[in-house]
Amino acid sequence: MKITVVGAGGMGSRFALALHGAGFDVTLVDGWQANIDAIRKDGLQAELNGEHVVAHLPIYSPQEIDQSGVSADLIVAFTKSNQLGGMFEQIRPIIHKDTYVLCLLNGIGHEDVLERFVPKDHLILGITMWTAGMTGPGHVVLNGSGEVELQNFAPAGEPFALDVVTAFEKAGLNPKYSQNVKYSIWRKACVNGTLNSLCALLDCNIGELGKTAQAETFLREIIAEFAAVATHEGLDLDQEEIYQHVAATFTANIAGHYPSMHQDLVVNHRLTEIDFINGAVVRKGEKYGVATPHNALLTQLIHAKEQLIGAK
Ligand code: NAD
Ligand code: AOT
Repeated sequence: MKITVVGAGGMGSRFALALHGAGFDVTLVDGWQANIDAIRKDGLQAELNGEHVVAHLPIYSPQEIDQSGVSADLIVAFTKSNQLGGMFEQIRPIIHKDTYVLCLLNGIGHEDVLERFVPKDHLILGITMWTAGMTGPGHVVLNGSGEVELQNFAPAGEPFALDVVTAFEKAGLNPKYSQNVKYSIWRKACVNGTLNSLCALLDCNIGELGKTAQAETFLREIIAEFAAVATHEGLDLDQEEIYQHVAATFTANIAGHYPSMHQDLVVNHRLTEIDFINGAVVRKGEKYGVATPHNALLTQLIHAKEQLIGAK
């Protein structure tokens, strides 16, 4: 299976390293020139659970893709949500009739974007509990462990989705074939709708958030709004299970992790994915007539902080 990882940031690098290590033919595509230059010069460098790892992987910018000769059986998307559509416009030349796209981005509604580029039965959706961080161009820090849940978006995609599960097993990525990927995506969105926005606003990591007296109330109120909106999409979110799932991260091996929204906003002064997480729930709440005051406030606070910081 020829795999192209599109978006060689923290997560794209993690998955590329794991798949390359398992013997797959892996190519990277990235839009950040300094990152491309660093990976070409010195390889992709990772601190993997304290061990220094270097992998020499081919990497192209979207502008080079047309001339690259790259052809992918599987494209693994790991851009930020706000980069996804623009990136796929540029990589159209490597998408052929047999190409499948796997999307493990955080947030809700990425299928609406990807359906413009691949048929529904070539689309695989999912979530991941692995984490990653970039410390500079070509450098990533990868700690702890995680899992992947994925499922074909349309029934005809099932055999290939099962092949992806097998490939990811070989790469040690702990994949699971989800029986209801929409539920998995909303459940993960509850993780990000609580931890990412709160840690970015409070400038703390997951473990520190968990030690505050307010954490439980924040989590429960935010999750309740996700659940109220999700019922209008035919999903019955188990709020107690999801609360326990999020709260378990406070003391897990990822307690020291700064969520990607913190990395974007606080550390790198970049625009965030808030409109695809809490903001998506607010928009859907407006559509269905469901009040989402906590998510609306979090969305606006993050946008205000983006402006104050001059995020780009
Ligand atoms: P990332 O920001 O590390 O990388 C995404 C893209 O942004 C890459 O193309 C990268 O080259 C570029 N980029 C990174 N830093 C940049 C900078 N300073 N200037 C210019 N460009 C830069 O994103 P990620 O953390 O790998 O996240 C990818 C997706 O996975 C997102 O949807 C995210 O929410 C999700 N996710 C992240 C984590 C995590 O722990 N980081 C965990 C689970 C899911
Ligand atoms: C995370 N983090 O998803 C992953 O940083 O965007 C992120 C992210 C798994 C469990 C808890 C947090």
